[in-house]
Amino acid sequence: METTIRKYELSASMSAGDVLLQHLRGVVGASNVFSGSEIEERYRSDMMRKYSSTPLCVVRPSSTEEVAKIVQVARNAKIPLTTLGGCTGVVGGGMCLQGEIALSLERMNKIIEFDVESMTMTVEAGVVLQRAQEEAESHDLLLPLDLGARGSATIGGTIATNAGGVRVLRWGTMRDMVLGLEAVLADGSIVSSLTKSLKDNAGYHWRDLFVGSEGTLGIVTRAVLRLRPLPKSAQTALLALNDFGCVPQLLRFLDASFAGQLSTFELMWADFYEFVSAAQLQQRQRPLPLGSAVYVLIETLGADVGRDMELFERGLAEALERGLASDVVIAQTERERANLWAVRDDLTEAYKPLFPLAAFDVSVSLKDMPHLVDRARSAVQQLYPCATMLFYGHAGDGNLHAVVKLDPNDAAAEAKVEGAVYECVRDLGGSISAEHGIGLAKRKYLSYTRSPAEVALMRSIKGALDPDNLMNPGKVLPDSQTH
Ligand code: LAC
Ligand code: ZN
Repeated sequence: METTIRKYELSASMSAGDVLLQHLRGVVGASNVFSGSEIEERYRSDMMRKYSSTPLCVVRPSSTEEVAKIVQVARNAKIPLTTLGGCTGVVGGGMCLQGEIALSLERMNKIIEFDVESMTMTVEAGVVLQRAQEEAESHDLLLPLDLGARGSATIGGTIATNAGGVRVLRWGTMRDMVLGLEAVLADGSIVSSLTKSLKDNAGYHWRDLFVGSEGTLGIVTRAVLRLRPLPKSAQTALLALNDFGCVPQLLRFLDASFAGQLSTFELMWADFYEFVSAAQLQQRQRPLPLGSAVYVLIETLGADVGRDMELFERGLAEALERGLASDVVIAQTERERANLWAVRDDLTEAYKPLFPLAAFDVSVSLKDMPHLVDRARSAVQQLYPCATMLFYGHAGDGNLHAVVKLDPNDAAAEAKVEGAVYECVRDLGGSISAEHGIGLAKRKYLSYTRSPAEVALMRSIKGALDPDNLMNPGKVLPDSQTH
């Protein structure tokens, strides 16, 4: 009798974790479930080196149906899931917290359909942005979303964060490019609306709720993306201005002069321009000398190489005549264009000496942007008089970025600097996140931008779609007890 009981206990002695792993292996195969020391570093760290993640396991499904089954397994075991895209988010939204299942969509990387007539492509969530861009180009079409992390960010991640980047001014954020969506809900069901139409007002649009939800409402598995005609001409210039005061007028003037072709208007304060161009001096010359207050990288994309350049040069000449800019350099070759973009594109290398850093991604009206910079600069200087601070941004969208190098010997530096800057944003009625999202990093400041009624509404939505709090828990919404 005793022996029988002991035998029974032995067979049941697999830990709950082992049982879970076994179930997950049953769904995706043993070679697509990793645990313990098998979990590679890339699943554990984030771009800002701020968080480190210790997932219970990493699971790599290859289809929406497998994702749905994984959600069922997680639900039965009451273990939360965090979905991983390219792992290049900057607010910890994709950081898998201890003991959670990390769901990597890297194997769901198929371009399912290219529809030239409808100007759409249907893709799985794990497709890397750059690959989707190149696929569109090979069909003479444009996927307008573009950002520095294009080589790692995935379509699913850019949908989850409603990514913005450097062409929002003309084509909007990711939300404006998502026509159809498929997602797995927290109960394991699949919702799918892979429509290719621009117009679809049949009831509540759950698609728009999922765009920007940072994986907290469900798992985006596929999307239909809206494409545009591929531009045939690109005109790029760097402008220098003696003071910020001219920026709004310059933007309005150029936008009007370039007849709808203005696609990029990236603003860089002198400190940013000096720092980044100095970091790149070994690879390239500084395109314009130091000494101006702000620099603006602009680009127009059009359909007629000769006519577009003429329009561009005429507009810039008139801007100079009107005193809206003090200097300008126009790229004449692809190499020169790349050189101008380098100051603003991938900042990973240039930023290395700035770690540990606090990074900001806020928005205010363009009119208020210089006030925000002045206030934030003096608030940080009051705390740390010698802190390195760089300001830049997607000015056409009211989106200001700032980085502040933190004192590595002061454990409280990050909280102090963040608090000081977010207070300035709050006082100007701005948003604490223009494009990166809230993730883990900004949760406690959500109330600076969202009213109690708005936060309550967000909680109701989260509660309705994910009652057991299994979808990327602990992200976006602050803990209800403290806020
Ligand atoms: C950028 C990213 C950090 O604009 O949003 O460079
Ligand atoms: Zn940005």
